Amino acid sequence: MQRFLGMVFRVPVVLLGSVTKKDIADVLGDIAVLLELKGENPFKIRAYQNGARVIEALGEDLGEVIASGRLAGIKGVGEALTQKITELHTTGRLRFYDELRASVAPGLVEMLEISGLGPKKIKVLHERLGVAGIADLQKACDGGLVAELPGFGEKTQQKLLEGIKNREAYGRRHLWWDACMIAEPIVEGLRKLRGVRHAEVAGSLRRGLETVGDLDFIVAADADDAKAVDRIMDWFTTRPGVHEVTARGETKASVRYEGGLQADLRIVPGEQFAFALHHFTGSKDHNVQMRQRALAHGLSLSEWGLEPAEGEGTVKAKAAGRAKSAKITSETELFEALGLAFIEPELREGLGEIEAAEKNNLPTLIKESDLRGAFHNHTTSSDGRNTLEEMVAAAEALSWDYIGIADHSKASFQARGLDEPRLAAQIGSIRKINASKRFRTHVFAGTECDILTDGSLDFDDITLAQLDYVVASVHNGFSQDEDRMTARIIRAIENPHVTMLGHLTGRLLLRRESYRVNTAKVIDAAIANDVAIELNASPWRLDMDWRLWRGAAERGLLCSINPDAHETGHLAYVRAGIKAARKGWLTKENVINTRPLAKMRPWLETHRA
Ligand code: DGT
Ligand code: CA
Ligand code: CA
Ligand code: ZN
Repeated sequence: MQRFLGMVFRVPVVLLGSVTKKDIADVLGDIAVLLELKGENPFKIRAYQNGARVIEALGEDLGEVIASGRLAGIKGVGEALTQKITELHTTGRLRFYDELRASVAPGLVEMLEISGLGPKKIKVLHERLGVAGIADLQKACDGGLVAELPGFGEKTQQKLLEGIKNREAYGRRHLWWDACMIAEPIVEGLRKLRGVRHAEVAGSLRRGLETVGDLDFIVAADADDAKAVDRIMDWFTTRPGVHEVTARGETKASVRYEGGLQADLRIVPGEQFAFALHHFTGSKDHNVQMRQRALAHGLSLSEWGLEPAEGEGTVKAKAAGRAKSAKITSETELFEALGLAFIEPELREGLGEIEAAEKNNLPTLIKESDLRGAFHNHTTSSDGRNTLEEMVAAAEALSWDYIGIADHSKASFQARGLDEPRLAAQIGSIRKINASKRFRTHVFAGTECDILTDGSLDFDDITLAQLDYVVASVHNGFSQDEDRMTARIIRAIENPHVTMLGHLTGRLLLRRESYRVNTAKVIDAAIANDVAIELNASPWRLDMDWRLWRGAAERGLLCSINPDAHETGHLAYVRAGIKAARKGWLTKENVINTRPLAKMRPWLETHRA
């Protein structure tokens, strides 16, 4: 299992909605870390670690286990954990956890975000060197004190310095998905407030950028309601999860949520809403080009309106400008006033969208409802958290026509990759499920086959030939130089059994750089061999990057939007993938998993050796 930096305290104090086993396991894991930071009894720490594992692996519905009083009887749970798990499950919070969090110095907790630094080391640093936060740690490393500590050494010290640097570079931004989970309930809440006519989230979130710096909410308030603005500001600044109100003016407020994400709220009169929404959606490059275009029409575009340009102020232009501004109530009308077709927010990066809109040449972007299934999904056979049946049932609940199961291959032993006999057994189970007609959703049998360091595949041809499709991915040997890595991946693409390439660059957003690979050469090879490249929709990956898709698709590359789901809830990640695909100017035709089953089957057939 991957342990992500910053995983600690990804769990908010109050869990909203239904509390999942995963949520509870995360809280128990956090508790273990906090206890370790405090230097508590190792047995107690281990009890929480065990408890987390047990709950995560629990095969039944937790609510039922609690209701029937069987929780305490489960091996590894016990009395104290039973009480805490029950409290968490029923109320969505745990007082013990809140108090524990409050009792540990925030500086120590923050140090957990540095890669290579766990609670044990932090405790030593604290006790031996008085390090109470990241700034202290930096100083101690610079002064060479850390290298001298027993169990640390020169190399560790160097690693910690690097970790501090990375955290600074990454720490300011947030995953699109995480930002979205925070923003959505706020937009919905704003819309329900009395005196609110429109509310939207603008900025990079609306444009679907893979990471988000801060949130930008735009609200149109009812001009007839004198109290509306205050009411909206009060509501916004007192949401649960608001850690700090950093600014509050007459029509503008800024807050910081737990977890560090900041948000700006701007309240505007109804007639300015379209302009403000457009302006604060950005991007800056798009805005600059839009303003230039307006100027060429003798108009000045701003967040407040569309007016005759200064100096260009002939009576005629003035009249035209005022008339235009007055009747513009939507972004569509704003674009229209400048002779442009509506430009979807995802395209507003200043990368040629205005020219395309002028020529009425914008693509019809793929949308969520176009997807009919997805191919890169894991089950409990490898490192997934749900069984084959549960994954299929979840796909059926999404009305998918098909779901592909692609568990890891044997070289990924840390992910419990399948060897040949286990793969054969899984193929058998899949064929049986299909034959039983239990589900309306068809199941394709695949593999996420490791590309070994020399570019050969982890399964031989006879094994691969048993499958409906093959996703080939790199999971080790990340330090190869660019030429070797590129040749390695191309060799895999040239294997006639390979249907698609998994996560092209191996990047983990905000956490791990890509390995070195010549993406242009890989794309060419994929096109030449009629192999698709996946757009891995996991919010941490979004790989291959949207910036590469437009050009690649124009040259004929096919995309598969894959959630890389490790549990049923992750199937929803396709939403992030769709957003990224739209940023890459992709249409329904560019993406293979928009095809209905009747067309998908023959396509996969022709892609089998
Ligand atoms: P972020 O928050 O870093 O992920 O990116 P954005 O795009 O959300 O940027 P943000 O929050 O600084 O500002 C929101 C939008 O407001 C931005 O996309 C475009 C507009 N904007 C902000 N500052 C400027 C500026 O100096 N010039 C222009 N033309 N537009 C700006
Ligand atoms: Ca922003
Ligand atoms: Ca902002
Ligand atoms: Zn993978």
